[in-house]
Amino acid sequence: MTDRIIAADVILTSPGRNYVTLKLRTADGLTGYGDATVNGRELAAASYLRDHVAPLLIGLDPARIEDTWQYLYRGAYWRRGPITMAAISAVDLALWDIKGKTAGLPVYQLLGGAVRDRVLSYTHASAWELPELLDAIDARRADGFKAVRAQSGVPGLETVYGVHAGGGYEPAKRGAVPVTESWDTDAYLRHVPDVLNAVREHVGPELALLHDAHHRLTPQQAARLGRSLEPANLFWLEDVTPAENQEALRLVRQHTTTPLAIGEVFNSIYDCKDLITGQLIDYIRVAVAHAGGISHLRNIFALADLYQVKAAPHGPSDVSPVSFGASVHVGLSTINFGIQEYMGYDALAHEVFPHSWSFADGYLHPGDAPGLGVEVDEALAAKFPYEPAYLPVARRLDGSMTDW
Ligand code: CS2
Ligand code: MG
Repeated sequence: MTDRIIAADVILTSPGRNYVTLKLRTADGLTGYGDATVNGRELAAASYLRDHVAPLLIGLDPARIEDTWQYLYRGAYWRRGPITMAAISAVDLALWDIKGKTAGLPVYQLLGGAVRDRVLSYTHASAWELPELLDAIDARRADGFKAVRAQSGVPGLETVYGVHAGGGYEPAKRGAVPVTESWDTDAYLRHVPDVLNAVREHVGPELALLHDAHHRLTPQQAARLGRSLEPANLFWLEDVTPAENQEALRLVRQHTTTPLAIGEVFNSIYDCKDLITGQLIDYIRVAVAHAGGISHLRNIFALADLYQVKAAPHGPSDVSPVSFGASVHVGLSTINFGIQEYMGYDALAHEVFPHSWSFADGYLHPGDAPGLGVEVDEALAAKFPYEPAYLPVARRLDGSMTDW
């Protein structure tokens, strides 16, 4: 007897920050969870799921993951985009969760099994001043991390991406409207090479050192920064320039050997294609929660493998532990997987989303629970209702808008 989806519900909860979770239930009594969190646009993703996807799922065969993916993608007519693809991601994840539970197997076993024993991860270290930044990096190394992203303040500015004065960095800030931050690229470019070269001097040659420029440079500025950081031997320099114009990376590539990573804001293979086939990047950063789920992410990573581009999925606090677990399943079973971002979660998020994935000594493992291995404590989730929160916006010193 073929199983059927009998319920599709959206759970909005905010244990430390907002998350959008899809819960599918089947006639055979199985439950699958998916993540559709889009930082600062959670209500849009929840509505797309609740109002335009959930009614279409009732009665479908949960085993037909690919057919459902194609139905929701091609049937939307208005294809791609962060909200549509986050909703499709959530359905895809929930269906893989159900398929694993049906088979009594962890999802990575359904993806071809493990190609490695554990998944390398990196985390964030940030502080306004260099001494405190070095302390933060040392603390993350003491936690076992073999790879650390370093972000510092910039003299003359009051706030900057990736650094919170009181430590502990959460991108979105609660409030009815985004906060506005100032940005000065020249001050950043004068300062950050000295910071990262000093960090390399402090940590020695082995620690994998990453930095996120967060979409703020022109190709020429990115090329200059990449070249100035070559002595620091970065693992990667991320989001050097807004990637709508993928051709811009060709200029950067011509002037520096610093590895480049892009893609956390991408939501389909079409966003990634030219960067990968032109070998303009070394790491593709698409997240399982934003780029069509496990099914589509595997297509992107397979294309990347042809060009020796490695997978490095986005893993900030604003993808939920559900999709984080899914990402680690993909990491364990994908040959060209490079590294998994693990920014970490509020303790409440770990409680609301009990999970079998685990971290030890700088590496992750998805665990062997059937499905994705992440559940939702709905009674506890209900205690943390959604609160409006937005990513900041950034304006240059002359008041003009720039990328945040
Ligand atoms: C960052 C993110 O982790 C990263 O690489 O770019 O913190 C990003 O700013 C947020 O996830 C946006 O929601
Ligand atoms: Mg980033």
